[in-house]
Amino acid sequence: MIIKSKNKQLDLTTPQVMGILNVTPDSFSDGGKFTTIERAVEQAEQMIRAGASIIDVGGESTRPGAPDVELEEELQRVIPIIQAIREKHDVWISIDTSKAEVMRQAVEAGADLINDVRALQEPGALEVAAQANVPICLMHMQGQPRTMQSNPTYNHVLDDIKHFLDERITACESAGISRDQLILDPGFGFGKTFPHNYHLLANLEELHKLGLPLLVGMSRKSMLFKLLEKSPSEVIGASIACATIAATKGAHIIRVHDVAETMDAVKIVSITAENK
Ligand code: 9MG
Repeated sequence: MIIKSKNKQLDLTTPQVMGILNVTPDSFSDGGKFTTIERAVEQAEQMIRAGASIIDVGGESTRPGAPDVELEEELQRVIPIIQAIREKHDVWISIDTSKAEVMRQAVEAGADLINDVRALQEPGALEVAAQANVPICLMHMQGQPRTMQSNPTYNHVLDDIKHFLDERITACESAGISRDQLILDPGFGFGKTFPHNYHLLANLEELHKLGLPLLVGMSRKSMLFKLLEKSPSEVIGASIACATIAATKGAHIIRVHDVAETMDAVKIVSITAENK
């Protein structure tokens, strides 16, 4: 599989690593360290050197309980950073947002991909994404970040997610977005209990039935650190284990904090697959 954006393309034959660049003061994993442009670019460069093919820039924290961010605030956080990375690097830049105006300005500033945890359900998002003509990651989330972990329930978690993603694919196509621009994500940790998350991981290959590239993100999430009774920064090994399982099950893009360590794991998975 290949995704194309603007004048570039990304081969997904082997799993690609997406590095997380949180530019929120309340970021759960880096303590909000990278809020200035220079430090954000430095962090992006470190991830590029380590092998990330996509940098995911986000200005709204989506961790459980996180507050909403005003449009102007989100724009001020992400647009200068996208411009600064784009000036110096050809790397794929992804904008992690649900707001139509942030999507529009981010793509204009140089973003190549839209990563929307709300799967283009916010007002105007479908229309802006169709105009932007870049790949879009549609993620499943039950509820909203503020409340999503209170009591998530499903008839059957995997079927419900497949059904949701299928409906969003149809909505995108109706809005004029081509199916081959879409990437799907089950949304680990977004309105899901431990059993939901681990059932999804154990059966990840089921999502290939939708016929589109799969993106997954489990890095430093509570499905790891709460289970292991550790802090987010103490679950790098567990994050790599999840990335390895996902890569083995055919995930195409893996969204992580720890790019170098994940790259090593993905390379081992790829070389093992080549020697089958
Ligand atoms: C922004 N964000 C946080 N976690 C994520 C995940 O698992 N997938 C995607 N696509 N985005 C995420």
